Amino acid sequence: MSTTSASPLKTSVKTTCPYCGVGCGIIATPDGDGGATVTGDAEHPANFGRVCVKGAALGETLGLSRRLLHPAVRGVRASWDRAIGEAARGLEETIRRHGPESVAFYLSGQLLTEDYYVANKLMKGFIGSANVDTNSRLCMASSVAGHKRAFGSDTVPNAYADLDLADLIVLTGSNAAWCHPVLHQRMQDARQRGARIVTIDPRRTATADDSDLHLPIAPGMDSVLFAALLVEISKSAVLAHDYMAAHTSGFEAALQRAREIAPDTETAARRCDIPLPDFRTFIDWWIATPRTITCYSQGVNQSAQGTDKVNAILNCHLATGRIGKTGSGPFSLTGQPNAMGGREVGGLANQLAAHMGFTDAEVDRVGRFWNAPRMAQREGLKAVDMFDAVGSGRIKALWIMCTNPAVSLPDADRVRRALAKLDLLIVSDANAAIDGILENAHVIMPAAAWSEKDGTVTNSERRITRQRPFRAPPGEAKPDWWMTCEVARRMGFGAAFDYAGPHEIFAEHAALSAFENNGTRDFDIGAQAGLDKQAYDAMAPFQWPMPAGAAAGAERLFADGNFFTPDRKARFIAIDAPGLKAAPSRERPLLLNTGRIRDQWHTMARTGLSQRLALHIAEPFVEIHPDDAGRYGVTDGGYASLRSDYGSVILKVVVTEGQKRGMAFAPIHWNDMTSGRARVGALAQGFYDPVSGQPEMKATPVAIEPAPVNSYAFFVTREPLDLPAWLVHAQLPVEGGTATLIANPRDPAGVHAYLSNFLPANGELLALEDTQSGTFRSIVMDGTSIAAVLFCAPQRETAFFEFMRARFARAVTDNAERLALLTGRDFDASADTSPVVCSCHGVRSSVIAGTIAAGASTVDAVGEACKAGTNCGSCKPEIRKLIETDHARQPALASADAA
Ligand SMILES: Nc1nc2c(c(=O)[nH]1)N[C@H]1C(S)=C(S)[C@@H](COP(=O)(O)OP(=O)(O)OC[C@H]3O[C@@H](n4cnc5c(=O)[nH]c(N)nc54)[C@H](O)[C@@H]3O)O[C@H]1N2
Ligand SMILES: Nc1nc2c(c(=O)[nH]1)N[C@H]1C(S)=C(S)[C@@H](COP(=O)(O)OP(=O)(O)OC[C@H]3O[C@@H](n4cnc5c(=O)[nH]c(N)nc54)[C@H](O)[C@@H]3O)O[C@H]1N2
Ligand code: SF4
Ligand SMILES: [Mo]
Repeated sequence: MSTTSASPLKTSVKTTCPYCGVGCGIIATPDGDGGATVTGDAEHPANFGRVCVKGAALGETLGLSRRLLHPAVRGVRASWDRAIGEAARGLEETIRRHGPESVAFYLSGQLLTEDYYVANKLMKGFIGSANVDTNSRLCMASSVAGHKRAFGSDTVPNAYADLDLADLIVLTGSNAAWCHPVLHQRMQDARQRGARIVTIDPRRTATADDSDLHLPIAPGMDSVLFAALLVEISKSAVLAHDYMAAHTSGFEAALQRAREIAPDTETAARRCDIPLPDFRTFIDWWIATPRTITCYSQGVNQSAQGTDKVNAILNCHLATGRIGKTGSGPFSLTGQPNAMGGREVGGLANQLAAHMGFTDAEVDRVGRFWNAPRMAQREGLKAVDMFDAVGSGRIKALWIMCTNPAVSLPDADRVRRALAKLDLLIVSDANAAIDGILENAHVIMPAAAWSEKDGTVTNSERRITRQRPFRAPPGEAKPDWWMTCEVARRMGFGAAFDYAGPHEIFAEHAALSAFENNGTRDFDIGAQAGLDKQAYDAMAPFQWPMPAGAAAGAERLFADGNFFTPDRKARFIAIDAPGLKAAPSRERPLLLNTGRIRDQWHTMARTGLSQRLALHIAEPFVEIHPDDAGRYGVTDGGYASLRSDYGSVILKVVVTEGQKRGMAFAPIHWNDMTSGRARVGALAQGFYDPVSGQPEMKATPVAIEPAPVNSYAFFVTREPLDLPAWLVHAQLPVEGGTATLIANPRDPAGVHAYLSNFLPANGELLALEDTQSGTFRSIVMDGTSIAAVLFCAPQRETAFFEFMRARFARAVTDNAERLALLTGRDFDASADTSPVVCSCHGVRSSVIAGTIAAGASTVDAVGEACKAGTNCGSCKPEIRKLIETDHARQPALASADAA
């Protein structure tokens, strides 16, 4: 049921979190004022009431200040009628002059299934091109390709419940502690009852810290590791002869290739740069544990051999028959909330709807079902090639929906240049403050966002859940499916796009999944084909497949074989020898790995609105090993410029032993909206996996050198400042305003003089200058409230910033207090500026360390002492690490005492 409370004003709605592929069910209770409180849905099988810090902070992201509210055509506000008309006419004109292959759609795993379905239908059935691709190409394409090669279908065989039942959980290329936090907590519960966790990652991540074994693998070498495992499996008693004979083919060839890649364990361990004993322990544990789950994510997918990495893993599970069984199987952890739904509707350029492809029979079948006049006959362009085609002028009209390729595609500066060449760029987005695409858009369509949209999403375990609205879209914003259908109607395809609402689209999608299926295709939700609005609104979460007549969805597949290849047997794949597309060189000695941090989501379009989420990590950074820091002359807390063959950035340096030598890591979140020079997508190389087309975004050769900084400033204002990009290091929300952090090579006097131009003109200026020490402070008062604070000094004044960050929104009542603010008289320079670990309760690491020193020796005890970790639990891995670090120090201290 969609409603759980009776109050008309504050009716609670059951919906799904808009962030990661865990797909947590949440309950949103509107406050009647546009806002809402958000809690976990205790009845949802993905999370049983838990949410992570991003989910917990959703209520703080509902502000409308950055939203797109009205359609626009060539920079001028326009009616919907005009915007739809311009889009339809532009597409038609382009198709008429240059053919259907000259237009393309670029979609997103954050669209709802219904949005996705109609966009695909329009392009592949009615425009007649398959140039529809999605940001899932950057995300899940290698998993899709690996699944299809092995299983004949894009199927995730297991369910989350198997994590509860596993005895060994392997995480490779996954930082689940930060990227799938609620699943990570579930894995830690399994660990509590005795399961082991192994993390394979070049970096020592929060996930690695929470493991029984960490293998710091050399980048790209996963297939060597799993080839070595296959060779050892073949020599062991767990080789599943009967299962293999009945349900698989191709083992000998795959084994032969694995032997070439990993002739012996020693050689393999050396290639992987993993200590031999640890390498052996991993293989021993894996072979000895029937209930083993191997989870993988972007460290596997985003690789020049991503598909081979996936198949190297699947080979091991097939060889042991450990697939789709209670507590055992391979498990692709999907990134976006609807990465799976996008695959189900055929969102990728090499798929057709409902898990079909481009064989003649399938094209014919889908064409008949849609009654489509102009079916695409062959695969379209995959993301990287699609944007190359935009750059070369082959694609002349593009519709971007719900994703930002100017930030997230590799070689992103090139993408920006390409977008400027389009005859027609249509952008549907929820926000006005997005970096790099709106300025080139000819038609802008304001989209309804999470909290307003209505439809379904599918999570990593094939579970379809409703995303329900709990407030009206602001301004003239409209759902994405509506825009597509209106454009289709204007192009003359009205009859095929005449839906009364998302329920009718879903019902059609379900019917197509069952159409001439008869058990030949994995994706079948025929049981939902006849559903009406009432049933759709009441739909409870379920796992596919759920064919007509089934009372419930299937939890697991393939335990008894029955794959979706023509002979119903799975295929072992003989993988290629791995190697990086571009190796480090003298000019580019480090490999840049890119990924995510705990409290931000992609381009920060939503998470960037939350003050709580800005507490954990406020600035863009690069992590580097101490040896490399020494070699390249960069220091912890300083700044460095990084350069690849494609672009450059300036980032704050974090020196850590957790980083592998020869590598650097930078997060992907900051862009020209939130920083001046920290958009790492500009550095990433566009080389892609030959099978999946997914780019290798975890290993770009770069050079690093110190970036001189002579002045540090922070500028807190009520409205975000429009400063020149090169000046800004980071912009973040604080209570009552926005803080801008600046680090600049010029001297403080010059920087301060320049920045003073941006102080509010109205109000009373309080100023303090000490030219000798280079300290400049300005505060602008607006009556008793602070309108702006600008502090500039030759060193970083973190304590002052933390003080002002908390102080900004509070009234200043008397003169003494105003003076105290400026001179810092009331301000405690010894105030705690250690990093915030628990964002929910704002607890800093020094406070947690204090409770540990005072005797708290478990995460629960720390929580009891200072509340850290007691809300969403996303910070538990970091608390555990602080406890372990403390324990590790104990013996040393004891012996020091004894000496
Ligand atoms: N907080 C947060 N959570 C998110 C997201 C977010 O933006 N923020 N985004 C969501 C999305 S769309 C996605 S796709 C997922 C991604 O989830 P993850 O894949 O877990 O996240 P990443 O940080 O991209 O990369 C995972 C790890 O791969 C490692 N790695 C790099 N190269 C290799 C290699 O060659 N081998 C191995 N074994 N490991 C390697 C990296 O060091 C990194 O720690 O997260 C989802 N969840
Ligand atoms: N170097 C490097 N690059 C990467 C990655 C990496 O690890 N390293 N990871 C890749 C991966 S896995 C992913 S998934 C991508 C993610 O990259 P993107 O998809 O580009 O990032 P988002 O910030 O999620 O973009 C979502 C956009 O949709 C808008 N939006 C939100 N809701 C709606 C809606 O309902 N309708 C519409 N129309 N718009 C909406 C938001 O305002 C925002 O502009 O980045 C990829 N790029
Ligand atoms: S783990 Fe966090 S981000 Fe992912 S779905 Fe659950 S609450 Fe949302
Ligand atoms: Mo992703």
